[in-house]
Amino acid sequence: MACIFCEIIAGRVPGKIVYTSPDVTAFRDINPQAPTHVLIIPNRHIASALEIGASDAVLLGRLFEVANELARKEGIAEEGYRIVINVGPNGGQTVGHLHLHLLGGRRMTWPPG
Ligand code: DGP
Repeated sequence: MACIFCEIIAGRVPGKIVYTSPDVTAFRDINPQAPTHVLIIPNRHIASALEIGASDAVLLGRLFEVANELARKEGIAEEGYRIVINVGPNGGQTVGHLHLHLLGGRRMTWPPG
């Protein structure tokens, strides 16, 4: 079955893309949960954080590097923000392609729902 995030990277499904590179893409969440809600994803299909290992260290660094860049660009870096990775059904993961949620622009609560 086609992966919706792979389709967005390929340009076959529209997305509000805010960052592109050979290894990482970022776009706005279709159902934003905060004034800033961006998804940062590896271009390579990785089903979930459960698949990450030591050989992915550079890619993980890149995902956070892009998240930092976008947090600054979105103007949320100083006030603070949240990075979320949902894993599996109980974690609330609904799309089977690894993604960081970058959420900001409002006060977050804890514990998460
Ligand atoms: P998660 O529940 O952690 O797997 O997050 C998946 C997110 O992806 C969810 O917040 C909604 C978003 N999403 C799902 N389909 C699309 C889509 O086609 N385009 C965009 N931009 N976001 C999507």
